Amino acid sequence: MKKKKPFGWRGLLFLFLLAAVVFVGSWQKGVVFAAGNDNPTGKEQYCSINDELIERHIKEKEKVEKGRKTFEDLLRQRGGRKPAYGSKEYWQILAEYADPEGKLRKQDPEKWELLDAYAYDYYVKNFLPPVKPERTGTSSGNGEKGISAASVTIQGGLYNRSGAVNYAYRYVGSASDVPFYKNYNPYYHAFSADCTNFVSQCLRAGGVPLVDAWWRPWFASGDWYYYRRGTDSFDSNNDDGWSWSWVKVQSLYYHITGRLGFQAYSSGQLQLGDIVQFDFNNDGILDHSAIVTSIDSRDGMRRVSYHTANRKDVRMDSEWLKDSRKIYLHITY
Ligand SMILES: [Ca+2]
Ligand SMILES: [Ca+2]
Repeated sequence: MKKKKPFGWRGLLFLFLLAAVVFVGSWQKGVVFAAGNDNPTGKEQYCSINDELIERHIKEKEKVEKGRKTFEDLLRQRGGRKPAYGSKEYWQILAEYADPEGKLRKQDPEKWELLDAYAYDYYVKNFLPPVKPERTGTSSGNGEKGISAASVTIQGGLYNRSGAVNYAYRYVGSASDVPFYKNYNPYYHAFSADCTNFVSQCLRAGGVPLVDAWWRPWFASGDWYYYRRGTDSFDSNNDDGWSWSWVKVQSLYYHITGRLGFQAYSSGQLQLGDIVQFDFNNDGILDHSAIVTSIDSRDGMRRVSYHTANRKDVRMDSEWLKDSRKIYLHITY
């Protein structure tokens, strides 16, 4: 065992803690999410500082902003008349750069990643309708009523639920993994925001077939595919291809509700292998995907597993997930 000077070690720890306190304090002030309509108090909600999913969400937003700047630079470099934000031409050029199988990803994967983040953000805001909570009906509030273990019925669809759940358990990894994709399936690209890629892999492991119509572009929600090229682990060569429905939260929502199942009004309707998506800040834009991997026998609460950060069997009322608007997707395939 190496022996270190106790003062040096403690001094460093103290400085680190001090820096962390200062950082967290200033960060918390900046992170205010508007209260949703279903918040009867109408007070602003301060999200807990240890919420790793919110942190991830903020990082994605930063990436989007960097991507916007990068795209503006590219537009300037192209010269000529600059297309207006929101115009058809603007999207065409943006999509050309953000194409997972386009030139830019091969030339400069890091730059491409920023443009991919910006392009998706742009697409969601300009093309995809917001996702509203499911109809109220008999359920009220946040849709958590009506949970019971007894309400679980097994349907005889083609979807192999235990296959999907077993896959999820095998590749979910843990939050402490270094690198984060240590326990991911090396067949697939490892994304810094991997939640929807992971859920898609689980659906695929449950036997859901790929769909790729030649007339649809990769960003259309009707398609759902992943193509591996080469034998490189985690797609280190950056040459695999995929549709946005495979990797992007809201695109998968529209794919599932259009082809594989429906939006349920309560988590009590969810079976193993069903999908839960989250809208952290209640703006109608979905931010996170997870798969139901177990049901708590005490109260029927569904537990989900997900990537980024990697978590297994998390109750939906856990500190990470309880404050978020949830979208329940029941697979009927
Ligand atoms: Ca590859
Ligand atoms: Ca959102």
